[in-house]
Order: sequence, then structure tokens, then C-alpha cells
Amino acid sequence: MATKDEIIAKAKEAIANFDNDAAAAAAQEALDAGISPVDMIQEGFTTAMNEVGDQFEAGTLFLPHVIAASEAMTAGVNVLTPALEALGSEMESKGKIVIGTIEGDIHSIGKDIVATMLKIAGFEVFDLGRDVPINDYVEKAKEVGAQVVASSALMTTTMVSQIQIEEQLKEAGIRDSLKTMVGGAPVTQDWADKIGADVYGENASDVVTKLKEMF
Ligand code: B12
Repeated sequence: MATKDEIIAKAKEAIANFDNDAAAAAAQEALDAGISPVDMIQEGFTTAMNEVGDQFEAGTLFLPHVIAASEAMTAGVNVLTPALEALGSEMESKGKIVIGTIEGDIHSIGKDIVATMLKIAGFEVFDLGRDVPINDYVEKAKEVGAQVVASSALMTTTMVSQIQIEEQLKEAGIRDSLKTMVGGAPVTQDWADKIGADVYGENASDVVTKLKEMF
């Protein structure tokens, strides 16, 4: 049987080759070998996706490549998701989290992973999808009585809208009754501090660790 390192290498290769079938096969192989789906996502697919991003930035890969790589990643993650969800299916709800990718931004892969990991950790997750108008976060938080409002932003041009979430929650009079959480590749702890967000999560594991400490 292949080792963990070998299977992770297959996951990376599948992304680099834009190969959906190979990504799904590597994910299945990981499950069969008892490898943690979380490690497979973080060490395998995400690492490779970040390399694709670097090459896109460097001008050696183009948008169609990024689309193809993200489709391969989705194919792999889809195979892992039921196993991930099964890990957390018997837990009681620790709290309600409204999450979405911010207005103007259609990057959803990282947000989806965070949402899945939060479900596994026992939170009730209301996923608003991507390109979510600021008002929708506020309305949903009111409707369900959320403990956390979480936003993902993958672009420097859209992360600025995370400020609007803080402001509109204040205007709605519910800012003090919940926590805000921000994340996404350009988002940092400094940014979270600057805009007054309560929690910054670097990756899905970090998010879960931090929220488990709070709730
Ligand atoms: C895949 C991808 C796409 C895919 C998205 C597919 C999808 N369904 O999501 C497609 C091809 C559609 C795309 C489109 C575009 N993209 Co793009 N894309 C990427 C790429 C290569 C990878 C992103 C990704 O999925 N990473 C893998 C995931 C797992 O990582 P992640 O998203 O960072 O998420 C992790 C953490 O950040 C964190 N996290 C994420 N969300 C949240 C939320 C919370 C609450 C918390 C706590 C944590 C958290 O946890 C996650 C899991 O560990 C990045 C490069 C990069 N380095 O980020 C560029 C990148 C983000 N894209 C970029 C650009 C420019 C675009 C386009 C404008 C291109 C164009 N010319 O059309 C469009 C955007 C259109 C729009 N309006 O949004 C730029 C943004 C530059 C900037 N301004 O800041 C980047 C940085 C590429 C680059 N280096 O230039 N893109």
C-alpha cells in the first residue's frame, strides 16, 4: 500500500496536472489507507493550489489553468467531504455560524473547507455561498440568532468590505451579541485587529482551534 507521503504527492500531482479523476482517486486512496482527510486537504490539495496561485501571479499559468486546478481540487474535496462530515455527525451544536464569501468575490474553495470543518467541530453552519451582499450576513445573523458571523475574502479589493460587516452589524444593534471572524489568503491578524474583527483564522484547523476555545 502507498505511504501517506506518496498519496499526498499524488494529490498534489493531480492538481498540477488539472486532473479531476486523479484527484478523486487520490482522495479515495487516502480514505482507504486511513489517512486524515484534513491532512489530505491541507498538505495535499491546498499546498498544490497555492503553488498554482503563485504561478498565476508569476505569469507562468493563466486563468483557465486556475479554473481547471480548482475543479480538480473540488473533485478531490468532494470525495473527502462525507468522511469529514461523518467525523462530526454525532455532536451537539456548539453554536450558530453564518459564513460566506464577501460581496464581489467568487472564491469559494477555502470558505467551503472552513464551513465543513466547522460542521465537523459541532457548529451549526449557515453557508450563504459566495459574492454575498453585506446585508445578507446581517439579516441571516438576526434570523437565526448567530453567535458568529464569518466572512472569507480572497482579494485585496474585496477584503475592504469586511469593514462594512462590522459597521452594519453595529447599525443593526447586534454587534455586541456575537463574534465576527475573518479569513482568506490576503487577510491577516493585523487586518482583523485594524477593522475590529474578533477572530482571525489562518486556515481551517486554526479556525476550529480558536472557536473551540471560545465556545
Ligand atoms: C482558485 C482561484 C480562483 C478560482 C476560484 C474557484 C472557486 N470556486 O473558489 C477562479 C478561477 C474562479 C478565480 C477567479 C478569479 N481570481 Co483567483 N485565485 C484562485 C487561487 C489560485 C487559489 C484560491 C484557493 O482556492 N486556494 C485554496 C484554498 C483552500 O485556500 P484559501 O482560499 O486561502 O482558504 C484557506 C484560508 O485562507 C482560510 N480561509 C478562507 N476563507 C476563510 C474564511 C474564514 C472566516 C476564515 C476564518 C478562514 C478562511 O482557510 C482556508 C482553508 O485552509 C488564488 C491564489 C491564492 N494564493 O490564494 C487566486 C487569487 C485569489 N485570484 C485572484 C484573481 C485576481 C482572480 C480574478 C479577478 C481573475 C480574473 N482576472 O478574472 C477572478 C476573481 C473573480 C471574482 N470576482 O471573485 C488573485 C487576487 C489578487 C488580489 N487582488 O488580491 C489571486 C491571489 C491570484 C494572484 N496571485 O493573483 N480564482
